[in-house]
Amino acid sequence: MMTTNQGFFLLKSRLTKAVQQEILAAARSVVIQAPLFRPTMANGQSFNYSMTNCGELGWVADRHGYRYQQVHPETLSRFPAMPQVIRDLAINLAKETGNDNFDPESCLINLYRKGEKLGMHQDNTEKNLSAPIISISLGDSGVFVLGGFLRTDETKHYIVQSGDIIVMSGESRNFFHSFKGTVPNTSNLLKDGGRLNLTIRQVN
Ligand code: MD3
Ligand code: FE
Repeated sequence: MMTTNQGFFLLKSRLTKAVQQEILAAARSVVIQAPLFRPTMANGQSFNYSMTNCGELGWVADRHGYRYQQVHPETLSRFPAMPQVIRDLAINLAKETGNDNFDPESCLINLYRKGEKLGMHQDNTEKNLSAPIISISLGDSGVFVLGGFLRTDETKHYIVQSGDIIVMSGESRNFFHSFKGTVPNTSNLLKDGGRLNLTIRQVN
C-alpha cells in the first residue's frame, strides 16, 4: 500500500477482476436509470467528460454553479440508490484507512473517453470537508495528479489502473488534484474502452 503522512492512500490492485466486474455491472445499472450527462458550467464551458450519480445526493454543475441535489438534472428523477456492493466497499475502505463512521451519501460516476480529462481543482462543494473521499478506478489506466493546498504547490503524478483505489483523508482531502487522461487500450474491462471513476463521498 502506498501511503503518505497526509492521509493519501493509493491501494494498487485492491480489487479482484471479479469484484471489478461486479462493480461495473452495478454502475451500468445506475447509468440505465440515470443517464450520463455532460454539464455546462457558469462560464458556458462544457465539461470534458460525462458523469452521473447514485446515492441520496448527486454532484451536478450548471450555470448556477456546483452543488449536490437529489435529482438527475435532465430526467428530474431521484438518483438511484447506491448499490450495496459499492456502499459496503466504501465503508470498508474508509475503515481500513483509519476513517470510522464514514457515511456514503453520494457516488459520482465519471466516464473518461479517449482524450477526456479533468483540470486542477479542489473538492469543496461538500459541507463536510473532513470526511474521506474514496475513488474506484475501472477500465483503462490513466494519469492522476496530486498537488497540495495551493494551486502552485508541486505535484506528483500517479498511474491509476483498473482495480486501484485512492483514499483521500486527513490533509490530502483538501489538496488540489487533476486527471490528465486515459492511456487507451490498457484494459478490456469496459467493452467500449475508456475509464470509469467512482467517487464516494459523505456530503454532510
Ligand atoms: C485528491 N475525480 O470528481 S478521483 C472529482 O479521476 C475528481 O475522476 C478524479 O477529482 C477522477 O472531483 C479523481 C480521486 C480524487 C478525488 C478527490 C480528491 C482525488 C482527490 C480530493 C482531494 C485530493
Ligand atoms: Fe476532485
